[in-house]
Amino acid sequence: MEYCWKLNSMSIVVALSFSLYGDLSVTALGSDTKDIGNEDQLSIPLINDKGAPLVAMLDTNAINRKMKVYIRTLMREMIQSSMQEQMQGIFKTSLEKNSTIDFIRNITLQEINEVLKEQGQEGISSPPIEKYKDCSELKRKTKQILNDGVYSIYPGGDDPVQAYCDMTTDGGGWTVIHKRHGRNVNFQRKWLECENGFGDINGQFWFGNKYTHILTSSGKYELRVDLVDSSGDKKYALYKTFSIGDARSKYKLTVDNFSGTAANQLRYHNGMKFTTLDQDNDTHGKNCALLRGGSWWYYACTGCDLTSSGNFKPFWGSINPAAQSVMMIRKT
Ligand SMILES: [Ca+2]
Repeated sequence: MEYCWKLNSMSIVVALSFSLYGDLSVTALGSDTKDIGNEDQLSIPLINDKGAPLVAMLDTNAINRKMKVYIRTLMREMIQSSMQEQMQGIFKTSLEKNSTIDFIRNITLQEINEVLKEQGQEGISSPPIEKYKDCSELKRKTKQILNDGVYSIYPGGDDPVQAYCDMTTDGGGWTVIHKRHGRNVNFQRKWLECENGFGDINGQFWFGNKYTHILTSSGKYELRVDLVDSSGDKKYALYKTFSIGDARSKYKLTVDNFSGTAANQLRYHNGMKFTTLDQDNDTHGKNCALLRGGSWWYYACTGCDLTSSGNFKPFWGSINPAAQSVMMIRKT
């Protein structure tokens, strides 16, 4: 019994050693089978509890077969899951960029070309992707009716940027550069964050000073500011002239030609540079971004500030607090 137990425990050890390779069952054979003489049999030394040497045989041919099956199954699963991940990635990117139509068009084109190739015919080429500079160009040149939402635009020409387009207010075609309707997104940020944009483009965000500069330096733009006060009343301010300078100018603000139902509060900030936590460009002795808890074209400090936080709420003159605010630009 002891002898058998020893052999069986060895069998268990050997079987466990190979269990990583799947349901591999390895049998350590007793001395009565040691003379099988098969070259696929591997002899392994064993010692019984009396210290006497024994020999067990492993059928390596069976191990090889099972390892091959295991490796093939593993590779098949890995490749399959990798493909699934890639496909999920493609769909995710497609949806994020709101370019689902482009994606479907490309797949269709590939399939058409496969069929043409099978028939020995030449494939057709994809039409160039339309790159719209902003939401107004997107609206003007697209023949479909577009909803409000996130679209890829190309302010600088080549690189796409995700932008929220308001396609309904006053004829639509607005590129939204600021949106806020709560205090759970922090608008008191550093220079680079304000330059490149922050927040959630589907929610509350700052579009990015560099993009707003690129657009408003490429033609004549207007700014519309939509405001909702704490009792739900809506007002707006419209500036037929709006631009911000480049980084060297510290994104200097230019506004003019005001109309609207809200007060002309932004006139106080006309000609002001942008100030952030880490760049004090205002005329106050201290940093207004720190004092007011925002990032804005402060002077000393403000007549309106849709970014403030802490002790101060976002406000626009007498609209204090501004429960909701949207700033959006459109080429005129
Ligand atoms: Ca200052």
